[in-house]
Order: sequence, then C-alpha cells, then structure tokens
Amino acid sequence: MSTPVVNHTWKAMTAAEREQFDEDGFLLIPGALSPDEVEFYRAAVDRVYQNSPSAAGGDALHLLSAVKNCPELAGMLDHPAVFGYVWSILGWNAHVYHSHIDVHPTIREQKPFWWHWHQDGGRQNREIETDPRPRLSVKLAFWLSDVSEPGRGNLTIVPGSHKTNWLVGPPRRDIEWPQPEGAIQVTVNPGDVLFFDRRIWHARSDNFSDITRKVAFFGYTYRWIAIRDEVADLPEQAWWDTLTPVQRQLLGGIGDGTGDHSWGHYPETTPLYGELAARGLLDPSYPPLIP
Ligand SMILES: O=C(O)CCC(=O)C(=O)O
Repeated sequence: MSTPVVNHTWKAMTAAEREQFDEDGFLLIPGALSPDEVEFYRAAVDRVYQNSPSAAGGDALHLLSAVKNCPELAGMLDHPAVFGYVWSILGWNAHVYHSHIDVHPTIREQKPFWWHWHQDGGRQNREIETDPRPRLSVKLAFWLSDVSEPGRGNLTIVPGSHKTNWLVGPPRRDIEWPQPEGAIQVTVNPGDVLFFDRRIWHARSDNFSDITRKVAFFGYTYRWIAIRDEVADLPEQAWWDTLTPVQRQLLGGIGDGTGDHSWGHYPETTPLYGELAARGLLDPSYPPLIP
C-alpha cells in the first residue's frame, strides 16, 4: 500500500474562506486530489466493494469505519490539500468520529420514497437546547467518480441552512414530500473535496446515471466527543505503524488509555498540536489554536 506522493504545504483557511464557510455552511475544493490519487483511492474502494456482499447483486454499499475497512484511505485523514480546513475550524484537539465509504451503482428501478434529509450528529440534534445548534463537527467528502451533473447520486444540500434547527418535512420519512426550498445537488468531479458543517441540511440522492458513484466521507470532531467508528483494535493491525502520529491521533490512538485522548489536557503530547506548532500555524487570536 503506497499512497501517491503529494506535495502540499500545510496552510490555514483564509479569512475569506472562513467567512464563506460561516455563511454557506460548505466549501468546495476543486481538484484537491491529483489524478494519480483518485486512481489509487478509487481502486482501493473498488476492492472493498468487490469483497463486500453488495457486489453480487450490484447493490449500494454504505460502509462505516472507512480506514479500518480500507487502510489505503489513511492518507485522506490528514490530506494536506484539505486538512487545513479541519484544524482551522476545530483546532488541534480533534479526531475522526465517523467515516464511511459509499458506492452507489445505477438504480434501475425507482425505490420507495424515503426522506433522507438530516443534520449530522444524531442525538446531538435532540439533546442540545441551543438555537442555532453548535457546530461540533465538520466533514470532508472525497469524490472519486464523476458527479458533475445532477442525477448521479449527488449530495443534496440546502446552502446556508446550517444555522436553522428545523427543516420542514414529512410527518414520517416514508411519506412523499417535495424537496426543501433552496435545495441543490452538488456537482463535483473526481478529486474534488467538499468540506461541510455537520449542521447543513443534507441528503443523498439517487443515482440514475450509468456511472457508479464512489465517495469517502470523514467526519471530524473534538476529542471529548466519542468516536462512533470501530477503532478499538486498530493498533493491533499490521499497517498501524505505517501511519503518522497525526493520523493515529485522528483514529483515536493517542494516550495510554488513562483518558487523555478523549480530553486533551496535554497539548505537548498531542501530535496535531506539535505539527501545527512546528509549522508556525498556531494562532493566538483563535481559541482552539492558542499556543
Ligand atoms: O452519501 C451522501 O451523499 C450523503 C451522505 C450523508 O448523508 C452524510 O455524510 O451524512
């Protein structure tokens, strides 16, 4: 497993990007992956799909714990073309709490209606009382197939909806209901990355095209929020030692089991803090990045 070499300098998001992200709830980063990287990651995802029970019937695959199930994707965790967006928002005390690989072949027959619209975070949306809800997590979607036209299983979003707690929808998810006002299908090319606020109202859409949709999602949050992915046995895997310390942090593997991973008291033993400090990227004016 050797990921194509990428030469990107780590950089913080610009003030203009931060403003746009705050306003729209997402940023599209075109061409974040090189064609070689797209080929490498797509081949890895194809292998996972072919080895899954979905392959026999040409069914969709929605597989959680992306790196556990496809270690070749580890380079996406802290991909230098886009990781700066993550730490610029969350700071250094972060990990990946939820990730998934999605393969959606062509749909030949219309499926029964299902209202897929949601904000990420599950119970966070019921159990936190503020309006708007706090951001808490952000997500990167790495697109590996051509979704440059609507109807290809595009991610559908309502731009600017991330500070709205309630989206008008059906009384039950299986009751037909029109798309929310302002919804757009995000159009992307292989290698594009979408960075989004977990609160943006979003939904998967059906793929009626001949192109199988392939994408990997990585959700990042603070280390004091539990990891939903399966990570407990990762340090026992043969490939674990090939990861960088930052990648291991992102997969929950820092600390001696006494609790600091999920708390983050100690910047000096937290790899992402060390990397940002060494690169002069800590920022006294932004609380999550104060040196
Ligand atoms: O697969 C998609 O387009 C939607 C993904 C999604 O709903 C999510 O990342 O929460």
